[in-house]
Amino acid sequence: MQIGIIGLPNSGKTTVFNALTRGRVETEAFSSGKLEIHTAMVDVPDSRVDALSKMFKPRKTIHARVQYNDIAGLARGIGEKGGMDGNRSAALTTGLLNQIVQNDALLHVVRVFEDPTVPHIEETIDPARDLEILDTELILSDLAVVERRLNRLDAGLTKGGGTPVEREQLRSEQALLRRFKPQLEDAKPLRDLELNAEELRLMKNLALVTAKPQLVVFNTGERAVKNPREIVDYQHSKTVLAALQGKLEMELAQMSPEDAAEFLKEYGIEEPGLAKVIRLSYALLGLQSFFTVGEDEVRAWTVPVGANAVDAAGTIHTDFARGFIRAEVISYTDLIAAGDMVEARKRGLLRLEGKEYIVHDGDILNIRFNV
Ligand SMILES: Nc1nc2c(ncn2[C@@H]2O[C@H](COP(=O)(O)OP(=O)(O)OP(=O)(O)O)[C@@H](O)[C@H]2O)c(=O)[nH]1
Ligand SMILES: [Mg+2]
Repeated sequence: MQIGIIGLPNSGKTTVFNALTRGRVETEAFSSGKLEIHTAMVDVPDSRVDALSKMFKPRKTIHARVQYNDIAGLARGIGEKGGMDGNRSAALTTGLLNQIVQNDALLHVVRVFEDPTVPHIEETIDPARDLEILDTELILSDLAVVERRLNRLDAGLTKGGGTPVEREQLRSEQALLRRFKPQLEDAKPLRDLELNAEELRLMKNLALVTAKPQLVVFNTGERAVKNPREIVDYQHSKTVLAALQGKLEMELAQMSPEDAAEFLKEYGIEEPGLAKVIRLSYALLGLQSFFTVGEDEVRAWTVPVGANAVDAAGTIHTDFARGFIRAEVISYTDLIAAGDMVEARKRGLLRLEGKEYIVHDGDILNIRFNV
């Protein structure tokens, strides 16, 4: 899973990236303008993995992982009012768009903090306006993609050629894009549209960015804000809001665990931003974790909500899915209540499930397979 961090210049993208990844990338005013990507893999904090590791004392403990990409360079063209509004050339260069498109979700950092030493491209602090500026850029980029593709499809279908099945595919795509166009012209993101599996497949190869789930992170600086909707009541599908004290969280992430605990207490922060943001991104993407356990390894795996036992087996190894016989399943809470696997077995808490079994968050699976 990859999450791309976007936002206007100086909103605190790199600061948030450092907070999430315990990184030490230089943060500076107006580093944007050049396309530059910082990337880091992050362990998803999960106290259940820690508890299982204590129980099994394995040689290796592996958390689920997420990749964060700090995408700089969104400054170009944004805020430059060359000509009439809407007449502006697309601000997203091909290189930048390619970087954004690779992500499963976007984390949109919006500046709320006041600091006269940190310049703002629009000069004033206005989170609602800033959200709209970048959203508009993304919508314009999608509109350009949709129009270009529609022109191609129209030309291709007029010219003829291809098998009847191929032509049918092109017509379905054309119908879908004709639905997208008015949505974008209305300045609405594509993620607000309900799309079925077939439609998602048709649009998979198009570089559409407003379809991606978005986690909006308000960077509130010195001010702690509990309810992010107080800042902007931003309502869209596949969108969640969070408020984060960027600089503080970054400093926190760079401290030793002991110092960090002290610091959290002092500032009255209940949960560090990393844990909160990762939890939110997991939910946003419709993901959950199941575990495999043993003396060799305790490990968390990521599957979509609604995945079945074969899907889960396949994330471990394709052979596990191919030769799947049964899954031995126990929930995390049942195992913890029993104390260990031997006792859990004695109490009959382990179930044998077949291919169609829907995996739950926190399931511990042992896949039986034969290839
Ligand atoms: N006072 C204050 N300053 C902050 C906060 N977060 C970021 N900054 C400052 O804002 C400036 C820009 O922060 P960055 O994290 O580099 O912002 P960015 O969005 O990555 O900027 P570009 O990459 O240039 O687009 C730096 O001087 C940061 O120290 C905050 O919570 N409070
Ligand atoms: Mg930056």
